[in-house]
Amino acid sequence: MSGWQEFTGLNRGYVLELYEKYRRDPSSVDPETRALFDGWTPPQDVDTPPVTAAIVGVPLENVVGAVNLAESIRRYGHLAAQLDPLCLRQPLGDPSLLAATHGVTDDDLQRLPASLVSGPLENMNSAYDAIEALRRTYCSTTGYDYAHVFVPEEREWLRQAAERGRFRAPADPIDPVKLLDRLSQVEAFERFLQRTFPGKTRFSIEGLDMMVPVLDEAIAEAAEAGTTQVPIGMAHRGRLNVMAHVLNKPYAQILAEFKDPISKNFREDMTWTGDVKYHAGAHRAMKGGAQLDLVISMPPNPSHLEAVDPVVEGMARAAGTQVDGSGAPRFDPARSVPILIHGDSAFPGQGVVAETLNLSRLPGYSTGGTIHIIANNQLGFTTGPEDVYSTSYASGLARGFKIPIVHVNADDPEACVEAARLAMAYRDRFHRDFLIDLIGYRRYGHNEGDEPAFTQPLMYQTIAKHPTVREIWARTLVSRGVVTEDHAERLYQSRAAEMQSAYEALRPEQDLIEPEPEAPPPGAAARAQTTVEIERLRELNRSLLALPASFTVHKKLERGRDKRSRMLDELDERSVDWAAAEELSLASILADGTSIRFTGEDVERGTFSQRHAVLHEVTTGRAHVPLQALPQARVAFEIHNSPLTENAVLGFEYGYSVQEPARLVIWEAQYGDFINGAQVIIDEFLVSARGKWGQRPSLVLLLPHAHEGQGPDHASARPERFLQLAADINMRVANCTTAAQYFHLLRRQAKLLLVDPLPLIVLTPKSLLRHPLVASTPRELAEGRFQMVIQDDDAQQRAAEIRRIVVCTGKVYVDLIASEHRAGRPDVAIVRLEQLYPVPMRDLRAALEAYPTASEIVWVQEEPENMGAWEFIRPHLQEVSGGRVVRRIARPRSASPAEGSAARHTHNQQSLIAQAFGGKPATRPAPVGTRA
Ligand SMILES: Cc1ncc(C[n+]2csc(CCOP(=O)(O)OP(=O)(O)O)c2C)c(N)n1
Ligand SMILES: [Mg+2]
Repeated sequence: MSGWQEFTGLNRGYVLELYEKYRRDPSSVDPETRALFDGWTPPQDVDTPPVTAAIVGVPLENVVGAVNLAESIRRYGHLAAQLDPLCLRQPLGDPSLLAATHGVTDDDLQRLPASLVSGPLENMNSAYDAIEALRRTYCSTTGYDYAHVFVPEEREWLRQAAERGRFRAPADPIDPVKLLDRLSQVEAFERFLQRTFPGKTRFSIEGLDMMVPVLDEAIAEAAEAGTTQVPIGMAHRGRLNVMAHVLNKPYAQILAEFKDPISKNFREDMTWTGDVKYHAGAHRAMKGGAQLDLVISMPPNPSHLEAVDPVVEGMARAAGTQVDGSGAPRFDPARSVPILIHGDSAFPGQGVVAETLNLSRLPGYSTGGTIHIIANNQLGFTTGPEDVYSTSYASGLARGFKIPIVHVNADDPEACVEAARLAMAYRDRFHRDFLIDLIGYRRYGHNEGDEPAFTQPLMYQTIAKHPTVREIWARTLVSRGVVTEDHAERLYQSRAAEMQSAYEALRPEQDLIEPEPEAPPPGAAARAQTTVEIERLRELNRSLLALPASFTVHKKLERGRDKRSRMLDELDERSVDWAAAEELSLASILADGTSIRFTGEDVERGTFSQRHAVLHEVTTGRAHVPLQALPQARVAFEIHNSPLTENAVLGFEYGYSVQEPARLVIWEAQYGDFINGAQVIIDEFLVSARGKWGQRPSLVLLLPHAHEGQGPDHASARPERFLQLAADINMRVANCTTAAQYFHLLRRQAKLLLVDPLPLIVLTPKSLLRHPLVASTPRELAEGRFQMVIQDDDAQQRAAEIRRIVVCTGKVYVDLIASEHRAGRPDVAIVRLEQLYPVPMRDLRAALEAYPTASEIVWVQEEPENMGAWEFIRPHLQEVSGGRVVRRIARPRSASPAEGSAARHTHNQQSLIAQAFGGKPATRPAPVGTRA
């Protein structure tokens, strides 16, 4: 027998494994082997059972073939899984799933040990049994798709979970009757609405009914883990059902919305428009496992599919972030669990999805893992998958982000529940995203009034005959002897009766509750106190300039720091530039107890190298953030360079702002024009959320804007677009001309966060960041306030001489006062409009009335006439003009915002400024808008 010990490699492994099997149960090996082992002593160096094996007398190719077959099933088994409940799309399959492809037969496999297949299935009798068990796992109604996960530990965890059935019954039992009852409730709701409001749009869940139990599982797990916030983002499909059953929105409220009475809050002025019922939000407070308060919330959602994704992420980030105490905030992934429900067409098609997924692992944006569910009904309106995605599955995009995916047949409740548990356990363990591709169908048309058979006749013939998942589950339970048919039917009838009685008790006018935007206290903005005593400013400045031990900053920054150290010495010296004013403002806000989150492309340094909010030690690269090291700060500060993204990051900051309204949230565009990449978030959330949904965002947007000869791009932040959207007091738009104004504007915003929150759009300087005319005196910070209109102090001295009042906003003011033509026109006054919206009519009127002898009011802007503020401001100017001529000087109407050559820019700019001081003022009123 000693000869056996001479085996090496695979053969030695095989012998040792066989011996181990014999040791555990001598009858498990054939008598001949048993006889041999009876007198054998294993080698001394062996103390664990071998995992690899070789077979005496079996070709090595068979061993390799068996191993490869097992690995192929793990990797590609999902291609043979039964994922389509309608069975219309046959599994693609893959040759690698066939034993023959690997040169082995079933008989070969029977002869090989199970341990070749390795892993949790090793206790099988043969490789054949183990392979069959793998097929049952990987080619079932669940398709585990995780081979793209690059972290070995994660992959191994997923493999074990799948192969051991860790999250499915019997290892992890479910209450089958409770599940049947839940499905009864889901179905009864839709059927009742179908019958009672035929043809009314509700975007029924039917065909994806399991979405509700899947959410139940996820929420129960989150509650158990001590989570306090579960924000859910979803579109139209199944939304009402989820609101009713997961968010516990009362049936009465939902039914009242179907009745659509004129509400008691009806307002002619449109300040409150409300929104259609399947866009509304909801939230539910409950007690979690450790009796902690858990809030499940679903923010309102616009029709723009997937636009809510980054908003939910921002909400989750805010909810999980603690900002008490100075320094960087602390993010705890266990506090909030975001869930995003996507459409199978929207997920691959909408770019914001990729943008949002890209945020998931960035330090400034991570939410510790999102549970994604694709509500996959195999259709998008009338369009099928073949025209919708180039990937193999609707979920394909997630693979690139290394997100584990489980495709699951929505007609198999147990598989769906397992998917939810697996997702939550993975998130809990690794704090990363997980995707459930819930594959079902859509019982009706895109909406309930739509005829699906026009375009999908075969599919809808099948659907018409297809039982509901409740019926399927009831049958399963009857066949397992868990319930009787009668019991199942009673469950359904009692859920249907609940709907019926809610309907009978309905009083639509009273039951309809619409959120209303709260009216802010009038004048709150004007009353905001924003000064900071000079001594306090000096202290803050000193703290900001302090460096940690052995920290050398780049020598080019030294000169500026040196200047900064003396900046506040002289009260009336124009020593405070834009960036210094900003940093002092932020520091004072932190010292006042308002936490700040500041993000955008390259904001840490600042696009124009002006900010340096994060300093880097020259030899080590170590970072130092003065605003986080501020001893005066009472709360946390965070600043992050964003990824090169606009839409999703703006949505994220929006969500952050509505979730934690007491924090100041600032986003800066690289150049103002790139904001157009976020237009969906601006239109659908930022400016209209208040009127549609009663939300009160207070996000600050910093948008560099000015015509400086850089070409059609980089010039305009498109103020005209914001101004067109400005109504019902939905935002503030400012274009200020001094550092002190900016200082007070930011401080005012912080003061208003809780009393009169509004988004703040600031058009910010580029070349003027360091311009002496924009710099302010320390006194203006210490004693001043934000002025919505700035009067021309010089001109006031000679008010009686003034014939023309030039009104302007932003950078063009500096061009005007620096102009050589100015000296020759003492009859021209220059008034600055620093806040464009809400238009400060009283201040503007007062400023214009200060020049009773002026015969004309000239709006001067550097933007083309069809852009900038002109078309917006014109009627307002006219209203306060006192009957005087109102006209404008601007670049001619143009499709492009600016000239493509610096020389042409300079020429046009000079001519524009010359016009402002040129010509004779009109003596009689002329029609508004005549050319200069
Ligand atoms: C950004 C955007 N483009 C187009 C539409 C119009 N639209 C509404 S639903 C829909 C189909 C969506 O399909 P899918 O994502 O699969 O969701 P389903 O309706 O099937 O649940 C389309 C194209 C929209 N709402 N949003
Ligand atoms: Mg769909």
